[in-house]
This record gives sequence, C-alpha cells and structure tokens, in this order.
Amino acid sequence: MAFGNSRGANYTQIGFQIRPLRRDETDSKAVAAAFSAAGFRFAIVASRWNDQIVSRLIDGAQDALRQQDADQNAVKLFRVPGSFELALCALKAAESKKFDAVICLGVIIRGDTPHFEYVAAETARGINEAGLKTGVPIMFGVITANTVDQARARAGDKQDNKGYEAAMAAIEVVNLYRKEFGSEPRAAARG
Ligand code: DLZ
Repeated sequence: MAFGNSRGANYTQIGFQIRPLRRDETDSKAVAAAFSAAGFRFAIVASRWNDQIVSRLIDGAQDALRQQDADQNAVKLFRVPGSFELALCALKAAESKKFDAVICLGVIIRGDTPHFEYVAAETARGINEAGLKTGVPIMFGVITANTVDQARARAGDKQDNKGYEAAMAAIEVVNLYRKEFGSEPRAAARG
C-alpha cells in the first residue's frame, strides 16, 4: 500500500515493512495493480481451536481481500479442527487447481506440555511443504503465542491482524508471480 509523508515522499508498506517506493513503483496505478486481488481466487483454511481469535483472523483476511477488490465468490472458506490439520487441507485446496493462493489461519497457544512445540513446528513445516510441492502460494497466518493475551494482540485491526497481513501477502505474491513469471501459480502447478 503506498502513502506519502510530510515531505511528499512516497513510501510503501509491504506487510509490516515500510520502505521508500522505487521509481517504477511511484506510479499509483502500478502500485494499485500490484496489490489488486481482482481476477484471483483465494482459499482461506482456518482452524477451530481458539475459535474466538481465529474468527478475528478470518475477518481480517476477508477485509483485506474485499479492500483490495477481490471478486465476489472468489474467496472460499474451509474450517478444520486444529492447526495441525491446516497443512493437509491447504495441500488439497492447492492441488484442486481452483485457487491462486491459500491463506492458512490458526492460533496455537503454549500450554504446560511440549504439545505446543509439535503442533507449531509440524503446522509450519506442513504448510511450507504444501506450497513447495504444488507451486501454489500458501500463506502462514498462524499465531504462535505464549498466552491468550499475546494471541489476541495479533488479531486486532488491519496491520495488527495476522489474517489481514497473510491475505495482503497472498495478494502481493500472486501479482508478483503473474508479472514476473508470466503465468498464474495455479497454472504452474498443473505440470
Ligand atoms: C491438541 C491441540 C492443542 C493442545 N493445542 C492447540 C492449539 O493451541 N491450537 C490449535 O490450533 N490446535 C491445538 N490442538 C489441536 C491440534 O491442532 C489437532 O487438531 C489435534 O491434535 C488433532 O490432530
């Protein structure tokens, strides 16, 4: 997203990173096109564990997609029991060739047992593997936190919402891949 400062310079926010716009990015039409969700199809895969917080991540992701002009009916939501189940559902969504990107959302909160480490590590590994295997971008919108309060703080509004952040990242990469590599990720996965 591009914006100006008091001296009139243009900056862009990519996720949480803010940097000056490159010359080729200063045309506002080009910036808007690079962050347009129009014409792309997205799957959101969300877990039901810690549902109150996950629901806020879903809202954040849907807000971002709407704000960036995703087409009506271009976003499909899948629910799975826990974060451990995100990767396989994301893989199946990616393999279906119906989506340009998959956005995984979950909340894993550290308990008193080592379970957290297993669930968090395997969730991250599985999601990464599903993306690499299919060539479809799969976003990691999973909060891993020590406490419920920490998790809630990452499920706030806009940039403070990991679902919003993951959806913006999805929009950025589908545009990047289409522009730089000529074909949509969905098509690349067919081979
Ligand atoms: C079992 C479990 C635990 C202890 N904690 C979480 C959690 O904090 N967040 C989450 O999304 N899921 C948790 N789960 C459930 C696992 O992800 C998974 O659904 C079950 O182990 C069944 O495979």
